[in-house]
Amino acid sequence: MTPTPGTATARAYPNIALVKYWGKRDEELILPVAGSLSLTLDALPTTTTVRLAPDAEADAFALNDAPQTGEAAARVSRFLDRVRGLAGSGARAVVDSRNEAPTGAGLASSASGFAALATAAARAYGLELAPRELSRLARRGSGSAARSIVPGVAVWHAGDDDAGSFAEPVPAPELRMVIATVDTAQKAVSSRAAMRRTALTSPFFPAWITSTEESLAAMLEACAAGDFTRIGRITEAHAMRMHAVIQSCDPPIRYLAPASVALFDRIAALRGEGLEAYGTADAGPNVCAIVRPEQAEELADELRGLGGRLGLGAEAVRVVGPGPGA
Ligand code: 2P0
Repeated sequence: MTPTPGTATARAYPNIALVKYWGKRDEELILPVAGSLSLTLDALPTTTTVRLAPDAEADAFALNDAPQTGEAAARVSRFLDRVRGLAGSGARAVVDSRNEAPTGAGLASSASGFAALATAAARAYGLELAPRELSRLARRGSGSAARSIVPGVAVWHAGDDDAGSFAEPVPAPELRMVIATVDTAQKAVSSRAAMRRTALTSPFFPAWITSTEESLAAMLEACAAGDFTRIGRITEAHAMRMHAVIQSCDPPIRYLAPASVALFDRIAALRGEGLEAYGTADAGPNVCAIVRPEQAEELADELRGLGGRLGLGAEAVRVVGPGPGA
């Protein structure tokens, strides 16, 4: 939808990885050390409008109506430079972004943010990009944004170079995700900095890379077979491995809070009671659990009960499903 030439609006949704992206082998191109796989959600989108402003001397970026300066604005401007390079344009732009997810709380706001920005900016500057090219472009803003271009379950191929590193859809069984928000505060160490520290200081990093490759291959098989139990077991084991390698940095980083650990314990206990769910957590304390659609509300009720005892509000727990691409 392009209401006027030079203006475009796009909406993109966050994604939660079941096989995580943690570490780059090329920081400039944002090539990951291994592939990953995620579920694009149907909640908490980012909506971004890009309007070309040929007379302006600089780009302008506002997030939730607040004008941004410093690194946040510079990062958007560097991204627009890339789009301008592809389009052969020198025009500056006004970028207006609206985020329904709390920024920096481990709910993948940079994924929805750069997926929406890539899509809107490509259109505003008149680029006609196929989904694969759009995914590659979004990747340059934030690695995980490559996956938010794609609806539902997405695999991000690590690739050997820029052209080979993109996300595309993969068939998978119907899943729901129950998100338990433990804390919405900005995290102390950004994913980008923490990834770099992990690669530079963790003695376990080489094993993390090979285990991620193995997890992804097994996950793709499990998705193709529609094997929920196998998908779940890989998801939870892999998430624990990511947090283990992050904790093994020097100085160490720990994203999980006591409430996160209590949620993981409860999810494991529920499996013993016939409610089959598996937990994961990104670079933050919030816990997401995958579950079959027919058991999603029961799981949400259980986690709400525990959340209440942990001091989390009733609104902390929500059920989300697979969402659309950008
Ligand atoms: C993921 N995360 O696969 C992993 C799991 C967080 C934990 O992708 O440096 O914000 O912009 O490429 O995409 C967060 O990393 O990092 C992330 P950059 P990004 O979802």
